[in-house]
Amino acid sequence: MKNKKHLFIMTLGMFAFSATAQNPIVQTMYTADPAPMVYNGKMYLYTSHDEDESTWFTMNDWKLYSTEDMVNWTDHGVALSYKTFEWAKGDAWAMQCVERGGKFYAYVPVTMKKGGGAIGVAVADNPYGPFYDPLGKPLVSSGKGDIDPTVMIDDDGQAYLYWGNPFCYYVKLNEDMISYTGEITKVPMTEEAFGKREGNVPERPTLYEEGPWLYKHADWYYLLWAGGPISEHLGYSMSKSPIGPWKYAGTLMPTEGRSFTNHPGIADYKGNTYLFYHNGALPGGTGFTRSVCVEQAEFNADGTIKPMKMTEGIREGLQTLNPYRKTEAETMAFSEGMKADQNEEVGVFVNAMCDGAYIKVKGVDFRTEGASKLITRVGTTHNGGVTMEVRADGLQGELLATIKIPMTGWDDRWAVVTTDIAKINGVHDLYFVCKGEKPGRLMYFDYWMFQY
Ligand code: FUB
Repeated sequence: MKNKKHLFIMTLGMFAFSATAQNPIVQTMYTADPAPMVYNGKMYLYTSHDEDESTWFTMNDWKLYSTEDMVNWTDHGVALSYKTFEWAKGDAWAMQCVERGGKFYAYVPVTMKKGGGAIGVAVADNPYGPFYDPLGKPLVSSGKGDIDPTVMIDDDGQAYLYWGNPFCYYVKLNEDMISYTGEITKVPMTEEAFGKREGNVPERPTLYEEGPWLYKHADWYYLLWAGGPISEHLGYSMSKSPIGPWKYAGTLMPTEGRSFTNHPGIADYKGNTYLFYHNGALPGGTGFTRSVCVEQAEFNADGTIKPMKMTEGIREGLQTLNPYRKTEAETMAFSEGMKADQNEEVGVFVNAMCDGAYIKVKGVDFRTEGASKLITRVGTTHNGGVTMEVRADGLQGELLATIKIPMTGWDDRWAVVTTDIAKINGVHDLYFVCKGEKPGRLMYFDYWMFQY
């Protein structure tokens, strides 16, 4: 029997969320340190990954998600891991990936085999990877808190790398994005730049703690950061230049949400601006089992960003989803009782971990013609007694079909099942609800597609 212990964690405390919850945006595993990247009309989101049951920052790889509507997110699996770097031994913490000239550059903090933190850079030909290490050694290894890299390419082509905890540093990257010229510069840690911290903490003289995120919007540069003391809040600073001087602009998001860290990432997409952050909102969530979330951000006329609270997330999708194209089961607006996994046979798929586990997909447009058939790729290890209900607009909504899940053996063997469904047209939220009184993993689900 393969070791699937990690699949069984998040089934406790199920159905803790309201029917309108969209945050956290990943419910199928613990994710942290969101790093958005907009490319070719799509919002990509790299995250770090807290291993189940972590009691420290036990983090081995970075995950990739994407969306085109800001409500349904697709899990693309592991994009890269600390093992991408031959010289690293672990601690795959907060990363950021940027595109330049059709190449994708992932800047990551890791712990070196010889000890100490360092920032590496890995390159890929597309956002999904595979990523390789072009240097075979760290890009930055200053011995001064080399974590939490953030990179921005300015309009004139100059790229800047910022990072650091407890102090903040930057360096100008060369056009090749894998080397730099000039000295590493420490950002002046002044009250004007990062606000005043109460008490006398010599190594942390300002509110700045870690997690810088460099961002440009209109004619302002923004440095977002996680602020102390812990539990962290999000603060930010503004400047008319990418290298400062920075001026403290206030609290962006106050402390809340069951995690003693937070980490900002911000991006403009389809005319809106989105702030990503993390908390401990999932069942079992703590400061070491975190979850990424998103809010829409708004600016004041003077360029400052309106402070935000953690909410249930973005309710309205930017576009509808076409059900007549193959959609991965790991594309979802929300789920409970589901765990993501990946293998060589089908790539990423989801496991239903208990009776009632479900996936919600938002804004599915069946058009006027309507659908009458559904194709799913599914499987279970149980010999009968497992079904998947397909419902419209709610867990108790109109029942479109009940699919009997065939026993396939294991998740390297799958069945494609075609089912007649109650005719449906128009735009609906779709629910795939897994049913069965069985111990452990109920079933696994790879993709779905409707037909007229
Ligand atoms: O995820 C590990 C560390 O926690 C990150 O590097 C920090 O930004 C904080 O989120």
